[in-house]
Amino acid sequence: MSRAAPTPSQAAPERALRMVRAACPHDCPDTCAMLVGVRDGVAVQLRGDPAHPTTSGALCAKVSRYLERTYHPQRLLRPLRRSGPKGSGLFEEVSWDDALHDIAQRLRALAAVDPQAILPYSYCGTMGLVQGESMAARFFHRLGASLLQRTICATAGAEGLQQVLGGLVGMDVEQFAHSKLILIWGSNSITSNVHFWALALKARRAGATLVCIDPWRNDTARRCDLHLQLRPGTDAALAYALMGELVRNDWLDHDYIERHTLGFAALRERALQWTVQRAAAYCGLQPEAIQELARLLGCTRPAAIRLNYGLQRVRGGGNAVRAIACLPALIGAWRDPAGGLLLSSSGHFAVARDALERPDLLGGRHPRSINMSALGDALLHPGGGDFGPRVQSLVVYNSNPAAVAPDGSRVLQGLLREDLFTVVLEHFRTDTAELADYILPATTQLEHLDVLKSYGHRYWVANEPAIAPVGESRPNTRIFAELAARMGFTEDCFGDRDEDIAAQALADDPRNAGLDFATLRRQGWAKVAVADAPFAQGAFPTPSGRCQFVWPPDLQAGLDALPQVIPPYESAQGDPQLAREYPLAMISPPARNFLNSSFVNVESLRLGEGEPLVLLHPEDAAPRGVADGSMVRCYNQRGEILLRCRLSEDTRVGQVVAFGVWWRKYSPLGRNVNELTHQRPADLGGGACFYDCLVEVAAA
Ligand SMILES: Nc1nc2c(c(=O)[nH]1)N[C@H]1C(S)=C(S)[C@@H](COP(=O)(O)OP(=O)(O)OC[C@H]3O[C@@H](n4cnc5c(=O)[nH]c(N)nc54)[C@H](O)[C@@H]3O)O[C@H]1N2
Ligand SMILES: Nc1nc2c(c(=O)[nH]1)N[C@H]1C(S)=C(S)[C@@H](COP(=O)(O)OP(=O)(O)OC[C@H]3O[C@@H](n4cnc5c(=O)[nH]c(N)nc54)[C@H](O)[C@@H]3O)O[C@H]1N2
Ligand SMILES: [Mo]
Repeated sequence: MSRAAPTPSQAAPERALRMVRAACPHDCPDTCAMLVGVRDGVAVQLRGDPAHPTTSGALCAKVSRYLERTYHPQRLLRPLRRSGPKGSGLFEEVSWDDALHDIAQRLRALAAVDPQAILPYSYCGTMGLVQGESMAARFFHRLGASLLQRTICATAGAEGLQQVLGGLVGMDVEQFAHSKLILIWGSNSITSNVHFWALALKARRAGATLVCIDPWRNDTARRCDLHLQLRPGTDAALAYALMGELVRNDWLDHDYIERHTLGFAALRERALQWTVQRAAAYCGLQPEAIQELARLLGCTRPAAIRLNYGLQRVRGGGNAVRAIACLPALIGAWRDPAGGLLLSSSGHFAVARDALERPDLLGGRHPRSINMSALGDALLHPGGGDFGPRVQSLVVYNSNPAAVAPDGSRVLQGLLREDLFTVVLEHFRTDTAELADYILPATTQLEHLDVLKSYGHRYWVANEPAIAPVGESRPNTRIFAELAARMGFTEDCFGDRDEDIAAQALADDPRNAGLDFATLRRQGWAKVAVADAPFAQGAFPTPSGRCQFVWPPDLQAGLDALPQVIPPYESAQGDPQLAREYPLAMISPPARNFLNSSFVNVESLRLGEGEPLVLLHPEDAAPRGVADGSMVRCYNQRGEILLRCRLSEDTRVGQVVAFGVWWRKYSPLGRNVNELTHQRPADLGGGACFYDCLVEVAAA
C-alpha cells in the first residue's frame, strides 16, 4: 500500500478520502502513529503509518478495531443521571447544562467543608497529554481536592530504575534490531509490545539469540531460543545469580565498572552469596539454565534486556528491577547502542508537567495523597485520624476502577455507598460507570486533539481530530473547563484551547531541539534528540552520574543499600501458613484482544478471547479432580470467582494463569480476577501487586 499523505480538507472534493494523522491513545509501549481515512465526516479506515519507524504500517489486533469502538452502538451519547438505587442500572438522560450545574453545586458544597473529601481517579485510558492530566489536574489543583498516587501499573519498577539509572531512561528500542542477545524479561511482547517483537525478530534473522524470562510459557516464550520459567516474584535472586557467575568467570568490563558505577565491591560480595544452586532452588529453575544464560550474557556483544512491567507487580518488584538494571553496566553493554536495557523511554521526553497540570494552583495547600491501588480501603475508610476526611465524592476519568483495581469486592462495596457522589467521564457504561451518579460522555481519540509521548520508543506523536464528536460527547478538557467555569474558577489557564495545551506540553529543552507543536502536527511525529547510546560514557542522570548498584540515601542512613531479594507477600517464603491454605500462585497477565479492560465490550474482540479463562497444570488438576474445559471456582480469603479451566503445561506446577481484565458484567457471577488480588503496596513507589496472589482452585 502506498503512503497516503494528508491532503488539505478544503481542497478535497465531496466524496474524496481525507487522510488525517493520529496517534494510538492506549496504554502500551508502542504508541503507534496512525492514519485515519475520513469520507463525508465519517472515519472509514484506520491504519498504522507506514513511514513511522516503529509502527511500520502495522496496528495490533485491538486498535485495528478502533472504528468499531468509536462507532459502537453502545457509545454514550448524552449525559446520564442516576434514577434508581446505586447499582440498579437505572439512568435518565439530562442536558449538559443540568448535569454540569448540579455536579458543580455538589462539589462546591463539599469543598466548602473540606475539598479533600473529593477524590479524582484517573489512569491511562488515554495516554494523551492533553486529554490526560492537563485541564483535569488544573481543576483538581485549584479545587484543593485529594491528590492521587498513580501507582496501579509501573511505579515500583519506575522507582527501582530511577535508583539505579537515574530515571526512566535506557536503550532506543529501534537498536534492538542490531542486538546479538535479547533478554525479554517479564513481558509477553507478542501481546503487549508487538512492535518490539518485530524488532526482536529482525535481530534474530541477523543471528541474535532470544531469551524469555517468565513464569508462564506465553506466546513469546514459545518462540524464543531459551525460556527460564521461574517462580513469580523471584527475579532479583536470578539477577544476583547471573551477577555471581559474571564475577566468578570474570565476564566483567572492569574499565566500565571502575569509571561509571557506584558500589561494585558490595554488589560483588552479595552476588557471590547467590550461588547458582541457591538461586535455582529459590527460583524453581535448573542450575544449568542459569549458567547457560550467564554465559550468553557474559560472552555476547551487544547484549540487550527488554525489561517490562510484568515482573514488578509483586512485593519485591522495585528491588527486582534494581537488581536486573545492574547487569548491563557489569558487562559494559551500555557502550554499544544495541546493548543495555530498556524498561521505559518516558524519561527521554521533556514534558512541561507544571505548565500542563499547574500545581501552583494549590496555592500553598498540601492536600493528602491517596494511593489508587488501595481504592477499596480509601472508599470504605470512615474518615478521621491520619486519613483525614471521609471520601465523599469520586470523579473518574480515563479509568475503570471497578474492573481493574485490586481487591475488587472492597472497591465495589465502596462504589456502592449511597452517600458517595460519583461522576464518571466515559465512552461506555463500564462497570464503574454503572455505579455513578452522573455519567458524562467523552470523545474518543478520533474526535479530539492530543499530543503523545511514548514509554516504548522515542517519538512524539500528534493526534488530529478526524471527525466531529459522536453524539453530544465532549473532550475531557472541555468538560473540566466548563466545570471550572461553573465553580467560579477564573484563572486564564481554564480558557486554554486543546491546541494551547498541546503547545505547552513540549518543554523548552535541548531534547526537544526547538520542536514545537505546530511543526509536530505538520509532520505527525518527531524523534527526541537523545544519543543512540546515552550511557556509553557513563553520564547517568543519577546524582552521582554513575550507574548506582547501591542507593546512596540508604548508605547514608546506614541501611542495606543493595538491591534486596524480597519474597512475595503471598508465597511459601512470605507467608507459609497462607501458602498451605491457598497453595497456587496466581498471575493475571493481559489478554491479547483486550487492553486492560478496554475493548472487552467490542464484540469481535471479546469473541476472539472467548470467556474468562484460567490455565492450570495437569499435575495440579489431577488431585483436584478438575477436567479440561470445566468450570472451576478460584478463591482465596478475599473472594471467589468462576472461570473456565484449561489444562496446560504452559504454566508451572503450583501456578495458575488467569487472564485480565474482563468487565464484571461479562464475567460469571459479575466478578473478575481482581476479586482475588490484594491492595498491599510493593516495596517501592507504592506499586500495585497484582501478581502477588495465592489462590485455591476447585471443581465448580
Ligand atoms: N494486548 C495487550 N497489550 C497491552 C496491555 C493489555 O492489557 N493487553 N496492557 C498494556 C499495559 S497497561 C502495560 S503496563 C503493558 C504491560 O506489559 P508488560 O510489561 O509486558 O507486562 P505484562 O503484559 O503485564 O506481563 C507480561 C508477562 O509478565 C509475566 N510475569 C508475571 N509475573 C512475573 C514475575 O514475577 N517475573 C517475571 N519475569 N515475569 C512475570 C507474565 O507471565 C506475562 O507473560 O502492556 C500494555 N500492552
Ligand atoms: N488483575 C490485573 N489487574 C490489572 C492488571 C493486570 O495485569 N492484572 N493491569 C493493571 C495495569 S498495568 C493497568 S495500567 C491498569 C489499567 O487500568 P485503567 O487505566 O483503568 O485502564 P482501562 O481498563 O483500559 O480503562 C480505561 C478507561 O478509560 C476510558 N477512556 C479512554 N479514553 C478516554 C478519554 O479520552 N476520556 C475518558 N473520559 N475516558 C477514556 C476507556 O473507555 C476505559 O474504560 O489495570 C491494572 N489492573
Ligand atoms: Mo499498565
